[in-house]
Amino acid sequence: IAAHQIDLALAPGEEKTFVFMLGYCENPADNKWEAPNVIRKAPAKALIERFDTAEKAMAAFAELKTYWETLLARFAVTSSNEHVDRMANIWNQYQCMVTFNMSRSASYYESGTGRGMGFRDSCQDLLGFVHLIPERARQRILDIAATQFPDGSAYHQYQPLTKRGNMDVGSGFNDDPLWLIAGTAAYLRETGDFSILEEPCTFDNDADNTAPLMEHLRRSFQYTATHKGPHGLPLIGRADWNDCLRLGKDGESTFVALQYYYAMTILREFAEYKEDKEYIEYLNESQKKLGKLIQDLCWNEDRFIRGFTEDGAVIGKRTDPEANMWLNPQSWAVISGLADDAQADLALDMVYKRLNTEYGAILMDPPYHAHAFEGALAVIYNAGTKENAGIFSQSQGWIILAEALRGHGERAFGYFMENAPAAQNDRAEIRRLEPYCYGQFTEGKASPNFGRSHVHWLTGTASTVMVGCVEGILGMRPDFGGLRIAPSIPKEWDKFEIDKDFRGCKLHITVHNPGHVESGFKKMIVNREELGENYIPQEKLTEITEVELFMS
Ligand code: IFM
Repeated sequence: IAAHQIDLALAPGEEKTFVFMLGYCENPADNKWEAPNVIRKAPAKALIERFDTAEKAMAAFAELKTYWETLLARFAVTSSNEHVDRMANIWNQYQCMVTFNMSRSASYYESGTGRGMGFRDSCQDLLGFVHLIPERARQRILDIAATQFPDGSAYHQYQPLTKRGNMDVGSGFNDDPLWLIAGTAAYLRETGDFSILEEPCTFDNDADNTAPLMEHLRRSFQYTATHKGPHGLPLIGRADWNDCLRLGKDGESTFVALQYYYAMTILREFAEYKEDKEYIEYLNESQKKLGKLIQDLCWNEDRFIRGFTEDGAVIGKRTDPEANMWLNPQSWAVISGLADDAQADLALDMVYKRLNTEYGAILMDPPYHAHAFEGALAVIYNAGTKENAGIFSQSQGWIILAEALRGHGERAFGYFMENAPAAQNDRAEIRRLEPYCYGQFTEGKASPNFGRSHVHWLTGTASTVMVGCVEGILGMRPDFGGLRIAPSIPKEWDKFEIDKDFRGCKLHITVHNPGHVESGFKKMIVNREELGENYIPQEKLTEITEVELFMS
């Protein structure tokens, strides 16, 4: 903590300008820098001189402003909702950049240099960032892949400076490897740059063990395929996305199973690109089997369960006295494409009834208190906080996306508004977080501080909500061959517009909603040509592409 004080006297009408700088740089230990007749300047001095007049400082500000305006202009929405526009155009993108750059170190609670960047967290951070500076996302994917173990598993963390995995927290979180597939898919969907799959990356930074990125993805997959539990579902390992869920050595996770199911869809598309028929067949066959297994084992009347402990106990079933309804398996059953229509709607209805609150959907209900199983670490938190039935912004992003994928614009938008920072200003005293920043979690209804938010600027969060809003609600859904536009919006919206840079082209998209529907497609016109569906193949894109989509 530091403070500046300047005493000054001003004559009436007089103005003075001061430039304050806050910075850090190291001067070398030898003090030759200060010796007489030495031309070289000490680094700190050189830095100060860059901004030591008001003119220089203002010019630097102007440059900074132009930098951000140019960057943020890569995606802009004009809707009738100021909160959507403010978050999607400015603050959410900014937070995505911060978390991409800083990862955990941006949080006051978790230190990036101490614990490193998370493998899963950094893969997730890519999802909402990739449109901003795709080249940096590309490099990040390759850096992360280069830390992977030869068997496809991952260090849970790696050091940003050395780009090497560290064992501070160890390895064996079985969701980790699968996030690499999702992160790569996000990059490919945005850029169409399949060359990344051929890029050589080391395993565990060992220069003698290198393989193309595609092989890394196959190994991620293969790791899951060869680490199954007694029911044939993927083992959870130490935990999955939910760090507090310790199901034991043979415990199995529905979340990882759904990630795995989704990974098969992604890898199949990669294999189609490479015309690898054998792998396509293998993936088709595997997905069919896995789908049946998940359906048989994890669907429990009106919800998907959370998993099995190593003793075979079912977690998250209807009859459990606590934690009998979980959020993430329901949203991921939809996102992964596993749930059929009826299941999807039933499970999402249950989420809405059981988990939704005015501040967002809680992670599960009821919180653990008297019936926590042995590995339910969440019980160490007070009811309503963190993984014990808190509201995770990241899970909120997934439920926004899931509702939007089902075409439920009202619900998706409702979930968005419940925790969009910009929309919380009339309850700022309760929320207690910057009005432009997502927190990792908000205290849930079981907490006496219901609505209080924590752990701002943390990883994964901003990116996931960005995806929920842009791909989900606004319906910008790039795939490997082009862009699908499938909005899921509140009925009352008449129209909205999007400016988007996409694969070297500038798209201006106007979505009309004359019939005031939540979702649905009537016609789309691209550069005056009417297309039969709401999909623009890449070859139809021109330098400036004008798109009009009519919902029905
Ligand atoms: O998924 C994790 C994340 O990696 C770190 N913070 C908590 C999340 C949920 O457990």
